[in-house]
Amino acid sequence: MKSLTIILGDITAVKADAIVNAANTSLLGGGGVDGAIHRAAGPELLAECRLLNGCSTGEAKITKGYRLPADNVIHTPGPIWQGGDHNEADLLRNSYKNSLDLAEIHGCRTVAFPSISTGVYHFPLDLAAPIAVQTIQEFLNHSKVIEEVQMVCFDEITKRSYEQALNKLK
Ligand code: AR6
Repeated sequence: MKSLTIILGDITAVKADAIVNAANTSLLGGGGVDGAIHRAAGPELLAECRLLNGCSTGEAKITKGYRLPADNVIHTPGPIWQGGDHNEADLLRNSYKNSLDLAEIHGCRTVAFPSISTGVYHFPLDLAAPIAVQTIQEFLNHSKVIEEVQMVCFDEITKRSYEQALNKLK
């Protein structure tokens, strides 16, 4: 039985076939969850990222997980919120969809996401959560590879928002 679950936690501690990193287009690290993932994975992750030549917003690239409990890291730069009329919703959808496509191509059965773009990039949580859960659920319904997706929320407010979005979908 395939599942989408919302949990409270630190994504760097999650053991999955792949965790997703809310990166920036340089793929060379940053603050927030990106900084936490690089710290936990160790310097080998940055060394591999340097070979990737960055990544466009909404696209995704994969590396190994190094010292993380996760086997792989899928890096996707989400959109920076600019008021909502700069294609932000489509770009956020692309980040989830392209990350899942890449996970599937690499045979990942379990995938964990952070709340992409709702931190430093200021995408409103009440708009981001429905986009995320809808995109993930649709993908899961059709995937022959991915069995389990976790949304790993770092705080209660974020968790509640994703739970509400998931309940509305059901
Ligand atoms: N585990 C899970 N979620 C976390 C963790 C963690 N260890 N740490 C933070 N979060 P953000 P963005 C949550 O700002 O908005 C970076 O500098 C956080 O509370 O990390 O996509 C990149 O390099 C929030 O709910 O990502 C980019 O420049 C969510 O992760 C930029 O930030 C996303 O917040 C990307 O901004």
